[in-house]
Amino acid sequence: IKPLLDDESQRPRVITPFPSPKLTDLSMFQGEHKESLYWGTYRPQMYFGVRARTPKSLVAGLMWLVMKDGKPVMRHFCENSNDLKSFGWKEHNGRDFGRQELFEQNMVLETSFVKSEEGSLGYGGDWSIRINVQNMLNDDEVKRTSGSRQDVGNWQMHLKSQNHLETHYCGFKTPDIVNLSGLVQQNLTAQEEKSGLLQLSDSSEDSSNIYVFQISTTNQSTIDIAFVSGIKEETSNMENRIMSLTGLPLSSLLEEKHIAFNAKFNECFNLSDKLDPETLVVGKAAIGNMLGGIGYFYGQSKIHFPKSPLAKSEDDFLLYWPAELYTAVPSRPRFPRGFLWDEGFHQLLIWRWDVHITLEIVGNWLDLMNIDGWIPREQVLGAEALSKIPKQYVVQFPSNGNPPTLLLVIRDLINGIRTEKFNEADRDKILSFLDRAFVRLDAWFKWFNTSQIGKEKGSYYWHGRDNITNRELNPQSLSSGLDDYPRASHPNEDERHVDLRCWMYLAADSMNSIQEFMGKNDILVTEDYSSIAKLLSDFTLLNQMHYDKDHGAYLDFGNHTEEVRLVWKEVIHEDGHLSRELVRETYGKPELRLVPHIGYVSFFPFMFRIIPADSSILDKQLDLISNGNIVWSDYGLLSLAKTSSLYMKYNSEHQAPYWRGAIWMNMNYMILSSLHHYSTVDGPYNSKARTIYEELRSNLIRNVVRNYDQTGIIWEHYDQTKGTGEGARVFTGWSALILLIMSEEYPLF
Ligand code: 6A9
Repeated sequence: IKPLLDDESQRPRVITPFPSPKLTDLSMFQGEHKESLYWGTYRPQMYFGVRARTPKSLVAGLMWLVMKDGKPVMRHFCENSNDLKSFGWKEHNGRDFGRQELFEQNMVLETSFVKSEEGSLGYGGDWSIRINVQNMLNDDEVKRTSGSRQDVGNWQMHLKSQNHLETHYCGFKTPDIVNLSGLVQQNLTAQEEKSGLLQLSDSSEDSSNIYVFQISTTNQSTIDIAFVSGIKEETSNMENRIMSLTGLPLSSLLEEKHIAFNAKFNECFNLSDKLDPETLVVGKAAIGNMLGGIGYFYGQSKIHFPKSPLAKSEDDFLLYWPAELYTAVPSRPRFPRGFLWDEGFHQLLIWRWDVHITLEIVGNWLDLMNIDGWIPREQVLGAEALSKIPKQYVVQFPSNGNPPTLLLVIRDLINGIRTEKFNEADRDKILSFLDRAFVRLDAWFKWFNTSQIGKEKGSYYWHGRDNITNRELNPQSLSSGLDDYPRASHPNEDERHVDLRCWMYLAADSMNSIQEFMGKNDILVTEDYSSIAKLLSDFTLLNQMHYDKDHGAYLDFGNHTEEVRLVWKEVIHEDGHLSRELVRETYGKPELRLVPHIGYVSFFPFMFRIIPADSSILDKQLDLISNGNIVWSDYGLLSLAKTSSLYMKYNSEHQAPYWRGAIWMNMNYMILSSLHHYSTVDGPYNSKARTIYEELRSNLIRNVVRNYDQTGIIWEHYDQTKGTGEGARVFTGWSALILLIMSEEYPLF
């Protein structure tokens, strides 16, 4: 048992940083690298927002007004509603260029972002925004604002429009950035009373920290906004800088970047001759949105910490140290913040585009590790991130993990070096990254290997499932990432989760590879990773613990009965009042046994290629995968088998099935990777694997493309019977793995 307080600092350990040099301090992330990534569209939570990668950056963002039921509505933060038909990046290179389209009721907004080489050193260079408005019912005009700050020097923002537009402008002072659109709208409404128009007040307070430009147009129009910083004195050079980022020069710069994006897309993913144009569009949207969704966040997580052993309280939390996080996000409108296991999947795609971005993002995440080797799963950093999440989900529990998918990426990078995918300079960077990362990865492994360990040797289970509640049909396991995927009905310490066991195998095996690769003498060796990996890939042992002969499937083990159901009951509360509530009733006797739910969890030994290529068990897995009565569909593999007693079952009155049938891309990608693998190795089942591989791959692509054609959106998950997109809209996190499926890029082991 670890002491609660850190010896040295006397601070609670849960909020004490891991005591080793930070990855983000590595020299590879300074200088030119830092400068080149300084400004970006790092506010994925906004329909269009720009900021710098510095804690309290100057920010820019777009708002627009639409009439809805006769009332003006302001758009600013991305919303998950379908008011906007769709929106997203058509192209984005993660560095200095992006082009987005937003489909509003009666118009299409196109927003482009581009950086120039010009600009003073140290402030990340100049940049420009072009906003193009089309389909709505005149000499050049210029407006400008300016200011001075330590992190950008003297700056100016120049607004130029190509057609005649009516513009108004006001400045005001507010500490509140979250409710900005509300504040602006109030100002508009006040004006409306005076003038009958929705018009800004054309005023400016002293020391304003917010400037709002209002542009009104009845035509198709284009507005360019150029930002220049680090201004020393107003010389003719200034004029050139603004000129080059507006009007025709901006048009050609954007065109140049557009061409370069497409060339790089072809080079990285090599799809053009294999796939039709509609599919290519989706592939570009996948990488564009993945890169365009990268954000920069700054703030402090809330970490659960009981203040009194007697009573639970609302402020049973401590603040983590103030931290920055540069990360991709799963969904801009719905989940615009970092998620640990999502990030590993994101980076499988991103490293193939820009390995430097990947290294820095993985570094940022590893720097969030505390002294116990724990990394908080969900990162809610800063006011804007907080505004997008219900209160009860904010606090993170230090007992809870999340799959170590970052190791999938690290293993990919190592294999990339082995197969000479990188040039020498990049290879050196990856190696010095790993050199510094090793102690943290080692601590991460130990955190899992102590806190999530099961009773039997070589067994593990996701800790933290609620074993008291009677409000859930099957107590969830958010840690696993598979939330409501059914596990043993009655959680206890006898549980063994087959997915976690396989993740631990991946972790041990990756650590072993890093050691071998780096040379054991160069790094501190604290665990015998090779023996642990051997133990966890021992086929006989795995089968003894998790294989069910009757089903031919790998299953969890635990205290379980199938005889549970939700029923309405009269409940008497402490204060004596009665209410009718849905509660779980157990009418069977739970016993220690394999848990008979077949689904994604059952395929982990297959995903991690622990099954020998000549084993008849492999044949069984192929049968299960391709069986239309179990998990196979024309749209991809179902998360839970149709034969499972909890297939598509609500977990409580308001908890709709989530991982109980729907089709998810990350797991389909993993299973597909292994089908690909088993189709290429020698063995009696390789042609069977090949056939299933081909069919699953084309089912997945066809369905995502069909949905994109119909809705303009990539979705969080897809319906198990009709294939229609559902869940969060514009979910271009791991669903974007469809691009790697198109290009047939899979992890090597
Ligand atoms: C709930 C609701 C306004 C759930 O993609 C992020 C995660 C995955 O890591 C996880 O595996 N998603 C998956 O099961 C979304 C998690 C959202 C949790 C917060 C708040 C807010 O709605």
